[in-house]
Amino acid sequence: DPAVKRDSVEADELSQRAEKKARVDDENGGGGGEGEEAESENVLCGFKTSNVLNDSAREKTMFIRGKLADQEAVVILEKTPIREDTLAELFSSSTLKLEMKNDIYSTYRLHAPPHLNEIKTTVVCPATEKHVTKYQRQESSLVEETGEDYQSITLPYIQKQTFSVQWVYNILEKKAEADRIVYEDPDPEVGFVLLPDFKWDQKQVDDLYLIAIVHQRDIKSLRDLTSEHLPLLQNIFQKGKEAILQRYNLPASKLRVYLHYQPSYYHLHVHFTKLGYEAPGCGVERAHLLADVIQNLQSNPCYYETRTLYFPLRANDGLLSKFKEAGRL
Ligand code: GTA
Repeated sequence: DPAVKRDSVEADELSQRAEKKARVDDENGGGGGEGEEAESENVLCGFKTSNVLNDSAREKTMFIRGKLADQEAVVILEKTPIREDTLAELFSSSTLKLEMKNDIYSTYRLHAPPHLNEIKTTVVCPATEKHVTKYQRQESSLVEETGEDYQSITLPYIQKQTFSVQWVYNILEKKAEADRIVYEDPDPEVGFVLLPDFKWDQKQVDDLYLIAIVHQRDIKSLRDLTSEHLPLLQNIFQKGKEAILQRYNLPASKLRVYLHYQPSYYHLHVHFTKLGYEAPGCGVERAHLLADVIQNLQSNPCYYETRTLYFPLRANDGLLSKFKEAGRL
């Protein structure tokens, strides 16, 4: 089967790259850029849980609010996918405990070696109230935002209330994650940085997730885009797809390339995920395909300034209260 063959080639390439990176880190004294691969101090040993904000047995994730050295923190735990290239080791090096046996059926608890049983862990510290709100399980409501609503309700709100984009500037200025950059076009007008999203552990292409962050600093979101930005958008689309093909052997036909509206971070960025991977926020109520965005701007230069846009807001989102106060919900 060519698909199976391609997947195993991809897995081989990823593991070869991981091995190469480990060798490079060893040669450099284990300093894998901000301790990415190197063992780091357990900053979580003093973490005190306050409450669980959200969890999902299906997605095997838990979002926990707590205190880290008296600072508010959010910790996200996520069990990682089982990788085909580790199966041989998983079967030969684990211990098995029988749970039940019935005819041809049996179930076991498999105790894998620790390095094959990792939990991807994300720490936000100090976390703001807005982070806590974002990660909390909440009902959502679909909001209808006209161009005027954006000017009178959304824009004033996001000018005061957004998450810091310091992490974005750190990437653009190579102060963080510089060793993770997959591709960069340094042009100040149409340039961008393409790198793995922090939701992707880069161990397998099945859940590939990269983001392209533009060098221009004054484009907040989809709403700011006009036909003037077409060269920028086309550049990201073209070069982003080429870079992913080259690095991960994944053709454009296997990619979902989109923008979020509303985003969490108001500095223009584009999401590149593998088609078939249900990334958080890839649903029709939030994701706008870059190919559609380009076509819409080609047919109407002010499309996103004037169109009514629909998006979900969580019950505890301050922007939802603003829409309610304005009688728009
Ligand atoms: N490389 O420092 C960073 C960084 N930060 C702070 C955010 N991102 C980063 N990437 C790098 N380094 O895809 C990424 C985010 C996101 C993108 C911003 O930048 O992972 P957006 O502005 O449209 O915001 O995109 P979005 O999509 O709302 O943010 P996010 O964080 O993805 O949240 C959406 C939902 O995904 C959450 O409500 C939650 O349910 C889920 N989620 C968030 N983080 C995780 C996680 N680590 N594991 C599992 N699920 C998660």
